[in-house]
Amino acid sequence: MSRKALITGVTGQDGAYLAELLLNKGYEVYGMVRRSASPEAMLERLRWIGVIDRVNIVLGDLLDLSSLIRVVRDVQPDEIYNLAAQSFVGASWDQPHLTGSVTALGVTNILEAVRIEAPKARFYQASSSEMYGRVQEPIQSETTPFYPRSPYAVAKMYGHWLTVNYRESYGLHASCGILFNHESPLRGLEFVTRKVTDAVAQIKLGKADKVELGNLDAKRDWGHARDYVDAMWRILQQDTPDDYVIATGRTVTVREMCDIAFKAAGLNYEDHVVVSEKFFRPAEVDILLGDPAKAKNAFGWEPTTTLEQMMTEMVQADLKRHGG
Ligand code: NDP
Ligand code: GDR
Repeated sequence: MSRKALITGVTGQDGAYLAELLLNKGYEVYGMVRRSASPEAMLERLRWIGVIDRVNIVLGDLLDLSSLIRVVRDVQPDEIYNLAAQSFVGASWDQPHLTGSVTALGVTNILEAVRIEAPKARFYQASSSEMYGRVQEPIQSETTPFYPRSPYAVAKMYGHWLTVNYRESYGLHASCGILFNHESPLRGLEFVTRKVTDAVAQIKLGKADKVELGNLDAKRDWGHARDYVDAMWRILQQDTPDDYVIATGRTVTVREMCDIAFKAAGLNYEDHVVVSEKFFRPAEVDILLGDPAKAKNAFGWEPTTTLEQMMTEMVQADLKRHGG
């Protein structure tokens, strides 16, 4: 019998790549979505990646415990990937309460549903490198102390520690992946890499001339979502639940990332990038650089895509979207 996986946040970037990966491995995949007035738009990423007809869509919301209990009871999954969140750091200052409700307390809801209805299931929590915030060590690993710098990061810390706590309190097979930034052609348009590749495509095709960005000096450790969902799956295949950093071990500035993206279309970023105060954050995470050694030693995970390859893939996808 094929194994069953339940993915919350299946309509997001990672949800689409993870659904594809699990389907290719022979899983029966259930994707939880919240009710929308525009279901066609909501399912766009699953359509883009070509799995829309093979994912069983179930209705639920991280804010609604009873819906989660019903979903987990009905599906009886072997593995649960909790990817759902208000995931945009910038918006977490505009909607701090909502971010806390979904990204923090939502984890309580899904863990309760698992504890009550499927205590033998394996559970994955999408933790984040944002928790390191004002970094306490130059290279961040599983033992680096956290220092969150946004309502989003504070909420992710709650979800992280609650997952550890349910593992220790109830013996759940619950693990956290502390994932550093990962991108793809399916990245949301508000995140900086995709905002840049979308602008590159429009500029190349003569539809725009400038793109306004915020802090160009911030440094991030950027990988490809396809590699990172593979790490999620590997984390849940371990006999003992545990927490793992997933990163590339290379950090570059937003400015360098722009240079790579514009060059991929034969353009010079300095001719088109305009700095605007509007996109600066009340508190910034200046630099992130992860050490994925624990994941490599435990289950042989390594990134397979360079930043240059990924930005080129994203630029090409955006050129195609814009009719190039
Ligand atoms: P996205 O923003 O692309 O996707 C978020 C998903 O959460 C969407 O499917 C969204 O549904 C869903 N969602 C939001 N609120 C609710 C709710 N109340 N109930 C049910 N579903 C909800 O995020 P990513 O795919 O990039 O990231 C996946 C997870 O990994 C997130 O938890 C994120 O915080 C975390 N993470 C991401 C990293 C990255 O670099 N991408 C790095 C580290 C962690 P809808 O379509 O309806 O809005
Ligand atoms: P981040 O990603 O906050 O790291 O969170 P984002 O792409 O939004 O920002 C990265 C860095 O770029 C700087 N920046 C800009 N950011 C955006 N969005 N728009 C701009 O115009 C801009 N100009 C400069 C930011 O200040 C920041 O320093 C992502 C999300 O996926 C989280 O859910 C996840 O947990 C973390 O990555 C790891």
